[in-house]
Amino acid sequence: MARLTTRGLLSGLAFLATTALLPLTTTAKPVCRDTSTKYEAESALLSGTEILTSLPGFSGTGYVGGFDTSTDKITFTVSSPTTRLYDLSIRYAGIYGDKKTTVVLNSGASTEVSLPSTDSWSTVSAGQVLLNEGENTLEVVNNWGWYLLDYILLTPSSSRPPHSITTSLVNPSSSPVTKQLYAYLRSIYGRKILSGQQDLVWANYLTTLTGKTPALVAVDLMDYSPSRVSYQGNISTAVEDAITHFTRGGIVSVLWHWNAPTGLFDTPENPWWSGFYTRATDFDLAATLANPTGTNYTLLIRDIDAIAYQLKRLQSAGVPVLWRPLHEAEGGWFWWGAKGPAAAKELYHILYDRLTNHHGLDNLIWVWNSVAKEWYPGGEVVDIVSTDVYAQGNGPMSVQYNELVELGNDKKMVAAAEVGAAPRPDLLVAYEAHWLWFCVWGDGFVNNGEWNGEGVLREIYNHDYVLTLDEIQDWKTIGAAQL
Ligand SMILES: [Ca+2]
Repeated sequence: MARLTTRGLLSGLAFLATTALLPLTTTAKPVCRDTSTKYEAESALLSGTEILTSLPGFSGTGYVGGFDTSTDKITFTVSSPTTRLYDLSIRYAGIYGDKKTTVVLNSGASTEVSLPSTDSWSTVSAGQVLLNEGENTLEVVNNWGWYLLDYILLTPSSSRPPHSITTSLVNPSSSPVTKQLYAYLRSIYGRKILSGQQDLVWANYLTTLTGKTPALVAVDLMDYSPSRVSYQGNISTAVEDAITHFTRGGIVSVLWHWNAPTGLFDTPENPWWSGFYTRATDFDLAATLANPTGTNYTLLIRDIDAIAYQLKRLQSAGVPVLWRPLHEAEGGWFWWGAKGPAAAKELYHILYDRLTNHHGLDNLIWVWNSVAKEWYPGGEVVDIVSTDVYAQGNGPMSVQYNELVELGNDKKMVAAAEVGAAPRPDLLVAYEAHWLWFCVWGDGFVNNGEWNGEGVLREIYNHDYVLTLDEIQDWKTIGAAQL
């Protein structure tokens, strides 16, 4: 949804040079609709960074580099005639390779922005920022560092066009209750967000803390992985927990930290129970897939069948599942993403085929969980697109939201399947970041004030925009009425 236009640039609008040394009232002019305002980096307040001029093609009188320690930053003071949303773009040069920067608005919510490797100057969308009336600060903070920054550009955002979400699930044999859930989700998409929490125990923690219970509970099939069962026996209660939440009227999501089928190092540094990490196993997905008659391929299918057994227990209990396998594949830190997108996508298709066609699981709504286009397994096997975001500040995560809208052509609903910090509903509305649900990770996040203050959680869980368990009790009826 990059709405960056060059129209504003070409039409000769006044570019504002701001400096923290000058009161902004002397330089800021009213920003009209459909106009862009440019703020030169070299005119902003520099902390640990420096003005440079050796790379040609910059705008203004120079650019800023020297991002080499974590606190290095540029502070732009920007102004808006009213409180409103702007598209932010950054002109930079990534001549030292792929980098990231962090943008912090008014010392609050931070957004991570990728700055892909470039030969020279390039402009990248940095999402949207909600400016207050009057002065605001935008800090561009080091993060990975070693990039060059020419200017930032702010353009008043257009309203988001209506969504065009697909009416049917990818599995034509989906069960009635699964279709009802999907129809219900479509009915709230863009209007409300489902509150969600990883693990039943932490959902119940929130009930005590906020007086409200999450609408959605996510459980992890990790401990059903055969290589874990071989060490510890069958200790998981994930399926029982999911049924408990469903029985009280809730919605269930399931992920799977798939402990590698074999090849666990099981060393003090990488014990057997960390076997879903790339670093903890020599299980080679690409080599396994290349040899369908090999032992490792057989073990791969054995594991899928073991998980199918658990998903069938949910099917038998009438539970539709927001099923999120192979999560965070694009990160590469889990073995299913370690061999690149082709292998990960092939495994996803194998999973889809095995669970849908061989096992006849008709209760799964397929949730993909990476943002990058080259990792996307295809619209014919994905119902909902999602990502995991770990950024403090309780922000709206609008960059990732817009990327996912684009990934799914706005035909797939978009979910924040794992977050460190629950988003503030007022910001979600202002940014039109229509996440279908958010789901906060458990220990260390939901109960950690650095990520989620108790007051913030109470505010979120009692907000009109946020659906909690008591407010979704009719989801089957509402869904059925849509069909
Ligand atoms: Ca410049």
